[in-house]
Amino acid sequence: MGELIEIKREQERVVLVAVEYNENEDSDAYLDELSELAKTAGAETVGRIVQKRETVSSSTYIGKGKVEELKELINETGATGIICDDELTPAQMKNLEEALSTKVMDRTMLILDIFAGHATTAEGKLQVEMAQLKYRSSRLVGMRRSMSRVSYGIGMRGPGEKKLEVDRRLIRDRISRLKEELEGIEKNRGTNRAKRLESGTPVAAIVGYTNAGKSTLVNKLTGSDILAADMLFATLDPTIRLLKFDDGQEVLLADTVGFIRKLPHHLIEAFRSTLEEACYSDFIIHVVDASDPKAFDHMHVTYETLRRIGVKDKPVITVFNKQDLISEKEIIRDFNSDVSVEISAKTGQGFDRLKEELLKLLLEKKVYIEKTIDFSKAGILQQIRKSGTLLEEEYVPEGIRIKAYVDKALFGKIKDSI
Ligand SMILES: Nc1nc2c(ncn2[C@@H]2O[C@H](COP(=O)(O)OP(=O)(O)OP(=O)(O)O)[C@@H](O)[C@H]2O)c(=O)[nH]1
Ligand SMILES: [Mg+2]
Repeated sequence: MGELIEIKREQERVVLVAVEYNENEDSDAYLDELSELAKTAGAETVGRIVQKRETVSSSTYIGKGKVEELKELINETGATGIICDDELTPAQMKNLEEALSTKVMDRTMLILDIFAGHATTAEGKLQVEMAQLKYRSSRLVGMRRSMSRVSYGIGMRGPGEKKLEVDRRLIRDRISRLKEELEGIEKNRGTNRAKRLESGTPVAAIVGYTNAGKSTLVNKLTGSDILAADMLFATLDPTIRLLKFDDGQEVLLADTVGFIRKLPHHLIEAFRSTLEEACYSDFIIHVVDASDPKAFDHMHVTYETLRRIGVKDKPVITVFNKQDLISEKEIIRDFNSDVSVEISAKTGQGFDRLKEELLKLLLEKKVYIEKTIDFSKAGILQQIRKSGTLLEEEYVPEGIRIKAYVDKALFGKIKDSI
């Protein structure tokens, strides 16, 4: 056996760079988030620079003077690169690289890199690679310079630590191959979804800002073990779990990828079929980390993202999570939702009320029937037991007298025979 060769990956040390567009912006909190993203991607933050200006500079993102200041900071801190809080144009990237002689990264590259590291299913990996290649194909000139300088780290990793393609022609070929493969998988997803819809079991999509506690909530409610972790974008692939209530009602909970401000459009495009799970749900459970000072902004980002992927007019239950971390209560409201519930997915606080509200929503979709069914049609009872709620059944001389809730689809099928 040959000797094991340990490949050391030098940790990247980065300076974060942001433009503050208006006075009210809390750029500190935003840079905290960017720093958290950098950490998730394995980089250490060694400095920060913020410039107040109305728009970004089209040539260098920040102004010329600020570029000089940044250059000094890079020297002082021994940074190996910078990360800008917005997606840079190819020109901005190239100009900054030339001016700073360091690796230039942006928020999009960072998020794509994290997604690449967290994708586990075949579909997730293909989607991330697609988004990465599309982002990369327009920036090859700048990135090639960057890559000759450093060949490791953020922006170089594809899904599964695979090295990303750098040749323009090969990228184009690979994109069309990926497209074909994804179309096949999406067809499958469509078929599964159709089956689910046909089964009549209602679906709730769990959405919210990344790290809000979506997966923890689904796990706790259904006793499952989806990866829940204190990192951004722990969940990429939608996972569906069945929640059964004591009275036999059922609902499917679809845990989805978290949202974040400035979610790169290549990612929304690539993940559209995954994100669309929310479009096909019967209602939305919106999870908010109520202990986060930016909770209000996060809620706004979530609704904005839902709008972008075309989710509208669905009932929303907002769940203000992480109550166990809140000592001083600040009133927080969600004007877009129908109901809100305060919970802790960690301790289980508020779960009874949450389940009550879920049941109410489930029953609202149902039709109440009170009928006497002929003995010859007793098979209908089976169907009601399966996808509805049989409240009472009583055998009388004329047949079986029932009181039940059934969903609209089943009601349509049986209404002529009862
Ligand atoms: N204290 C406390 N921590 C919580 C609660 N709910 C979730 N967490 C923690 O918050 C972190 C993120 O939880 P996840 O369930 O992974 O969050 P998520 O919304 O699925 O995140 P992504 O999949 O990354 O978008 C984990 O460390 C959880 O343990 C809660 O009610 N209280
Ligand atoms: Mg999750």
